[in-house]
Amino acid sequence: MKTKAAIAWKAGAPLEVADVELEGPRAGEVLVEVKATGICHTDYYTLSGTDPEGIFPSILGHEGAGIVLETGPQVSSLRPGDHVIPLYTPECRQCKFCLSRKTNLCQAIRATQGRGVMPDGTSRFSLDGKPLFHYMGTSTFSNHIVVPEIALAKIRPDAPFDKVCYIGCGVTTGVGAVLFTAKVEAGANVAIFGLGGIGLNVAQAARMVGADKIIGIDLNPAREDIARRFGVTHFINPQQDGNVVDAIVQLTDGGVDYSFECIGNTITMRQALECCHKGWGVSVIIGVAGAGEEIRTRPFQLVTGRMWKGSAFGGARGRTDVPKIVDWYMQGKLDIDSLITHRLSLDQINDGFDLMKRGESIRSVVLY
Ligand code: NAD
Ligand code: DAO
Ligand code: ZN
Repeated sequence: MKTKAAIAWKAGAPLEVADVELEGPRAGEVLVEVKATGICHTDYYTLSGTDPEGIFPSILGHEGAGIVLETGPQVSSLRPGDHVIPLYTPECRQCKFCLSRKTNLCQAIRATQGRGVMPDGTSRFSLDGKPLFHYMGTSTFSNHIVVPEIALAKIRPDAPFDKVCYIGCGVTTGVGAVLFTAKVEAGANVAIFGLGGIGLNVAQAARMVGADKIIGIDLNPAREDIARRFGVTHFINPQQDGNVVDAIVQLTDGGVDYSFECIGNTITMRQALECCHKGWGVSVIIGVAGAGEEIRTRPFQLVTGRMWKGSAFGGARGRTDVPKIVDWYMQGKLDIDSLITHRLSLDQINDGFDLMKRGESIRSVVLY
C-alpha cells in the first residue's frame, strides 16, 4: 500500500512529507493506522545527527497511537479494530531480560530494531524501490506502520488518540521513572532538572505519590508557571539563583531523597547526583546525552551513599503498564491535555521541531 510519511533523508535537513510504499505484515507483525503522534526531543536528537544510532534515510517518530488494520500470520493477541500504542521498548515476556523481572529492556528484537529493520532483517518501507529505514521500531511519522506484535500495547477503545499518543513516550518516561525506577514514597523530597515534556510528567507523578518538596530547575523562566501547576513547589532558575546544588541542599536540610535529570546535559547530571541526601539519595538519569559524552563526580559522593540510576521508558513494561497509564489518564489521575500545547498536520511537522527548539512547546502532536 501507499501511505503518507515524513522522511528524514539526512541529519540536519528538514523532514520531507511524501507518499511512501509500505509492505503488509509478515509473520508476527501487525499493520497499524497511526492516528496521532507526538514530537519528542529524542526525534530531534536523532534528526540533528547527535544520535550515534541514527540511521538515514528513515521515518522517525516513536510516540503514537492508532488502530490495528491487519494482522500477519501467528499474531494471537491483537485483531483488526484494536486500539494500540506502539512500543519502542517491546515486551516479549520470554527473553532473559523480560523473565528477570529486574528490567523493562526486552532484548527480543533489539539488534534488528537498532539497525532500523524488522526482526527478519528487512524494511517494510520503501520509496522508488529503495528501502527507507524504520526508527525505534515504531516510525510514527508515517500514517501507517508495520510493527511486531510484541511492540504494541492494546489500550481501551474510548481513550482519545490525540492525547494518549503522548503515553507512547513522554508521559510513561516521566511517570514511570517516579513509580517504577525510583519508587518515590510519600513525604520524599524530589528535585527535577529540566521541566519539559519529560520533567513535567516527573512532577505530576511525584505529586501523585505524595512527595513533600518538589523542586524544579529550568533555565526557561516561562516553565515556572506550568511547573507549579504540575506539582512543583519550588522553582530554581540556575541563571538567577546561584549555585543550584547549594540551594537545593539548603531547601531540604541536606539534600533530596530523589532527583531526576530530564535534560541530557552531563553538567546537570552531576548536579542532580550531588544535590541528593548523603546516605540514601538516589539520582535517576533520564536525559540522553550527546554521543561520546561522559558523566563525572567525585567517587566519595557514591562512597557516602548517593546512588546513580538510569531509566529508559520509565522502567515500564510496555504491554503490561501502558494500558494502566491510559486508565490513570482516563480516570483523571494524570493531566495530559494541558501539556499538549500545539496540534499540527503532518505537512506542518517541521514547525513542530522549530517550536521545540525555541522552547515554545511542551508537546506538539501531529494529527493524521
Ligand atoms: P524538552 O526540550 O521538552 O525539555 C528540556 C528542558 O530542559 C527545557 O525546559 C529546557 O529549558 C531545560 N534545560 C535545558 N538546558 C538546561 C540547563 N542547563 N539547566 C536547566 N534546564 C535546562 O525535552 P524532553 O522531551 O523533556 O526530553 C528531555 C530529555 O529526556 C532529552 O534528553 C530526551 O532525549 C530524553 N528522553 C529520555 C527518555 C528515556 O527513556 N530515558 C525518553 C524520552 C526522552
Ligand atoms: O535495550 O539496549 C537497549 C536499548 C533500549 C532503548 C531504550 C531507549 C531509551 C532512551 C532513548 C529515548 C527514547 C525516546
Ligand atoms: Zn523480552
